[in-house]
Amino acid sequence: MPQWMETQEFLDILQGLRQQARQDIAGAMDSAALEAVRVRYLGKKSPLSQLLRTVGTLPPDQRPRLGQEVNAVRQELEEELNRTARRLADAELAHRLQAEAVDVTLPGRRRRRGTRHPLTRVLEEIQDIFVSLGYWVAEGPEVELDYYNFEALNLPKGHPAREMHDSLYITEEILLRTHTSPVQVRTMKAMAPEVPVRIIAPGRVYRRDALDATHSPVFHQVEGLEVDRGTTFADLKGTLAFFAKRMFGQERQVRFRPSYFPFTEPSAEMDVSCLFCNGAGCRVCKGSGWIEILGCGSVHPFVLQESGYDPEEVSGFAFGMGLERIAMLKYGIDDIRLFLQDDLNFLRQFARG
Ligand code: 2NM
Repeated sequence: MPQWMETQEFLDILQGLRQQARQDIAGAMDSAALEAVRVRYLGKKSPLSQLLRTVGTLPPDQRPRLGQEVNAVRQELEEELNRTARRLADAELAHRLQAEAVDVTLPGRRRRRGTRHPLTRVLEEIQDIFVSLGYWVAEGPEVELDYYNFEALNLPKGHPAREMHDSLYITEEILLRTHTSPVQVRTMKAMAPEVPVRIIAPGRVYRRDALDATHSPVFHQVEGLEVDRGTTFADLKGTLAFFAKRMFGQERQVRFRPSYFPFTEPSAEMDVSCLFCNGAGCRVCKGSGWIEILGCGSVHPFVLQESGYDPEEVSGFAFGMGLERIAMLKYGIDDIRLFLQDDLNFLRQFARG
């Protein structure tokens, strides 16, 4: 075969590849497709590289020109690829900027502000009153030792008030606290015996009860404690009457009825004159004119002793109330389950104005 035919054939193949490559570059619809075209025509295994390798089989006097031809096509394609890549990248960016455009002039979406839970509101009111009297707020564990929950509070094993049926035991010696009194014991033990104690202990407590309108296996208590030289039952009455009037209104009357708790002696219940009928008698106070608010008493000498005090040197009083009960009275709530249900229509009613 005459050599000029091979040369012409070489040039025809080169032209064919050039045309095909330009067409494919023009047809690439995005950067990824263009990159595939680049690999296909300029990669190591591309037809152009293969063609370059055949230059050595051509007539020696033609080789330099034909080699230059291949390189010229290669360079032309590279430039075309780069131009097209820039064009596609510009178009893709413009498209993204349009698609992801944010109208910063639109009004924001307002998130509704939450409200305090009614139990939190009541607790904060109680805390403010006692803090104003010099009390500190003490907290402690909800998973408690039998010792702090019962034993140290003059409730030895076998005592009727600690029957298994209202405690939730985890092991023989560990339970979910049934009141916050163990916090008082822990605090007394942590304090030096010559320092007076004035604390309230709020928190969640647990009883083995079924949930109904008036019972819940989890509820909240606030207990209070004062221990000092010369503290008397008169201090108890004055402090709790002050609390009742600040909490329920200056016009309230209070009365103390004898009661029994293993950790106080003497013990009492405090009533306030009915918030709804002011003592006249109504459905809420069941005609009596009085509503029971809390239990209280002088701290039992055993408890003082067990907590590191000398009952001959100091004396104290303590009290305890259920937060749910106070909130139900104050806000006219008739079902304890409402405190647990996270119903926003219920909870929003307690937003402060
Ligand atoms: C109550 C009623 C009476 C009380 C006693 C103590 C402690 F730790 F000092 F002994 N804390 N809380 C107490 C006394 C609680 O709740 C109805």
